[in-house]
Amino acid sequence: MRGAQLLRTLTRRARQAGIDLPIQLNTPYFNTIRVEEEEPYPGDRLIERRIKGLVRWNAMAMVHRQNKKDPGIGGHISTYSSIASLLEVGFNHFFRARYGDEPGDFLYLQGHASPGLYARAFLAGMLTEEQIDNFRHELRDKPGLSSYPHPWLMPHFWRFPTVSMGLSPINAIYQARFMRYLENRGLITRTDRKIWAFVGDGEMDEPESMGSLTLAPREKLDNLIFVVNCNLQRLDGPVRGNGKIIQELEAAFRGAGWNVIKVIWGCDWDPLLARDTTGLLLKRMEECVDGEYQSFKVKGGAYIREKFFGKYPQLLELVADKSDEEIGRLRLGGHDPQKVYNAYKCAVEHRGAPTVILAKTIKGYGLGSAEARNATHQEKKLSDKDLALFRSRFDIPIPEQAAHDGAPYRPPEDSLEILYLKQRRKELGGYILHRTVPKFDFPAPELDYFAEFVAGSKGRAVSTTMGYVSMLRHLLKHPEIGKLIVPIVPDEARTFGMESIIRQVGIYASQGQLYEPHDQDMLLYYREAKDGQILEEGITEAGSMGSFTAAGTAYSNYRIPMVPFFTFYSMFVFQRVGDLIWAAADARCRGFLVGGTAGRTTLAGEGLQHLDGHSHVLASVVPTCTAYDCAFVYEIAVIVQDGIRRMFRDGEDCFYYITAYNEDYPMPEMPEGSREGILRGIYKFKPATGKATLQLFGSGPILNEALRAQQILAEKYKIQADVWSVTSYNQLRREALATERWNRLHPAQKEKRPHILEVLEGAEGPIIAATDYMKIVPDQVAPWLTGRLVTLGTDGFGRSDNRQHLRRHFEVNAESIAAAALSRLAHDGKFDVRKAQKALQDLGVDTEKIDPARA
Ligand SMILES: Cc1ncc(C[n+]2csc(CCOP(=O)(O)OP(=O)(O)O)c2C)c(N)n1
Ligand SMILES: [Mg+2]
Repeated sequence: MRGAQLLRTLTRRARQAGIDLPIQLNTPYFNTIRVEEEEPYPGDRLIERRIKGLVRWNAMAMVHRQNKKDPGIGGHISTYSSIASLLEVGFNHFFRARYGDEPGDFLYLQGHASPGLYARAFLAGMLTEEQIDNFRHELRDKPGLSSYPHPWLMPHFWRFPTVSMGLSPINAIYQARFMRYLENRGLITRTDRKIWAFVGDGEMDEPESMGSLTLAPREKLDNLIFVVNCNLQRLDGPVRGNGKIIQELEAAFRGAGWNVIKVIWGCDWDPLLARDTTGLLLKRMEECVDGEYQSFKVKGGAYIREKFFGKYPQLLELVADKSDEEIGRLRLGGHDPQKVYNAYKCAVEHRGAPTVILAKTIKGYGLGSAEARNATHQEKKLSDKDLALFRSRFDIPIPEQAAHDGAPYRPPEDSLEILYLKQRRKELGGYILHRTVPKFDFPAPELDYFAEFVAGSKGRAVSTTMGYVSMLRHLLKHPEIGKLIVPIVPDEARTFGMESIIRQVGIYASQGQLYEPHDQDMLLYYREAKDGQILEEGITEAGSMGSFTAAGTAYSNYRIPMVPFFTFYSMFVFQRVGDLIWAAADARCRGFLVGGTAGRTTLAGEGLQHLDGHSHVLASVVPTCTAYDCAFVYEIAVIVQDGIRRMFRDGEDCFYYITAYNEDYPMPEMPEGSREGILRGIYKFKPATGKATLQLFGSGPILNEALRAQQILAEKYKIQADVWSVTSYNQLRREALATERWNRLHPAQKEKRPHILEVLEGAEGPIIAATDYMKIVPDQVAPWLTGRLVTLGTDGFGRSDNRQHLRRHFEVNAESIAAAALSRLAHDGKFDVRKAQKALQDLGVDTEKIDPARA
């Protein structure tokens, strides 16, 4: 202690004196926990080894057998085989299924290790043999098992979708923070609950894996433990053939402020290290790169003796008493329960910072000829010889033929193994791999709670964004559900005029506000508080999605139905973090995504990288995302009210995407009887004064252009048109597809009509649909409007200009809408061609200008 302090002081003084000392973030290439500090293993090593062997067997057998039965069905055996000890120590001694009345630890598990997790659940009696038999056969009559952790597919088993590399680390970090958020706000009791994230070393190359590392120590998230399974390999080959991934990660995590525990060498190495008085063994350990370590494993004991120890004659003496086989079997840290147990113990006891355990393992451990080879990740089947070896190595008591077939094996219920496994789980609060959803009596507000938003703005020009923000403020004041609302914003609150919300509920800051904000004397000062309600994330859309997912799945994970509203710059979310959104859908996430500054022509001045004309296209691909493009504040009110009802009162697993714009105009009062239309996707907003021979569809602020076009057409060309607000082409399409499918499957029954056709009953003439999004958005309903639909949209890159010029450029202004209508009528022989040509000129439509889609 004293020595360390002296060294620190000396270094400081030396630096002060201008001496250029290297900054050291790495410790030597050995275990962080010294042998003398280790505690003895508390479990029965022998029986745990047997259980682990059984899990390994069943995991491998499940994949092997399925691929024999159904070649090409896939699955992985090497990832689990490397992580088995890391998980078994956790399941037997650490992972708690509850803390009193509170839910237990959260496990983010490497997706490719799922066969091992199914195998363990099978031994625990949580999955049947039939299910194991139907691994990757989900579409048969019998219950099957999904390839990877997917709550959407196995809602009673999986909780966290992890298999897209990198999402699990970032989601785990934001989950840990959200847990503290709920605790600090007094919504859940503080417990010792941990979030364990098991991730691959290759996976750490994903930007999402490392991108939020500094957040966790900054927030002192000692409820978070990362275990990086450092098997030195990814899919194609070594992770850092020419370097050492453990050392690289150590420096990065330590630099970010994490507690780093390296688990490199197993107990077999302890006596060797103890005898290494010259430090030569450590020197050799440090100079070898991962590519060499991999070769050592593949080539075996004699090779290790020659190439590793043989480099220095003194090292050869260290292993002189060992056979080649013994050298080949010198165990690594990540496969040694004693080392793993001690690392976990330190991690759960560590206070004030998150912990990362860097555990060195072998990919394909125990798989004979597949062990540590570059191709091991893709291995699905073992040879008969390898199967026989596996069976004898892990003592699986099944006949040889059954072994060759890869038969599952579960010892009798009263066997020592099963009794032990169950007893351990019982002591840790029960089985942990399962997901439940409690029943809530959720007081969803009725529409009258939103009366002021339904009433219109009484002539005052406001934007849908302003309307939405006041609605959010109003919801935050709701006596019952106000506290459950989680406003999330990535440094864009001012853009959306959310300062008043900051003042109202404060920004969550785990340490409170340690400084006096310079604007404290202002009404709307930057208020941070320990129980602040807003998650002001800083510029991280990915992190914000992490919070959104944590909040939107809290109904299951924490048994508290939090209602997230993630408000963002519409351009920067769907296209940047689409995969995180997809994972949120898989996780059965609920909540509202609100894309502000929406549209390719409504946000003025910003240009190509800001003007969003396609987030609705991207939103449309997510099956559980219901997307709305709103023109008026009352539309948002209706949608939010119904969304809260659907998701939180009725428990539907979906989420909403709503676009909000920054153009100010008077908000009309909600027309009577429009509620259902708003929700289903279309309603007539302004009928023609006479008999309409044309239909105009508009969405968002472009609805105003459609209204202006209606006027131009009536006044100048005596053509009457109805104007419709289309809030969701996506919903209309989904409904139409479902109806069409029903018709297809029921040829003997009377055909049903899709809603879009029902609504348009009696509405005559061509339809001109104009949107601030790409043409493909309205085109979603084209199949049901054959020959009638003309679409105007904002395909192409944005430009910096004002709305008037942008809309003219993209041909979505009123003049372009009117021109499109006249042109169409002329083509149909319903309007004089020459008059149409003249009209285009009069309307200022440049017929020879460049196509904005390619400009
Ligand atoms: C985003 C993403 N890209 C690619 C893949 C395909 N993939 C699956 S596993 C894998 C290699 C994983 O290596 P590592 O993280 O080291 O895990 P290991 O299996 O070695 O434990 C890859 C590239 C994926 N699942 N997700
Ligand atoms: Mg790996």
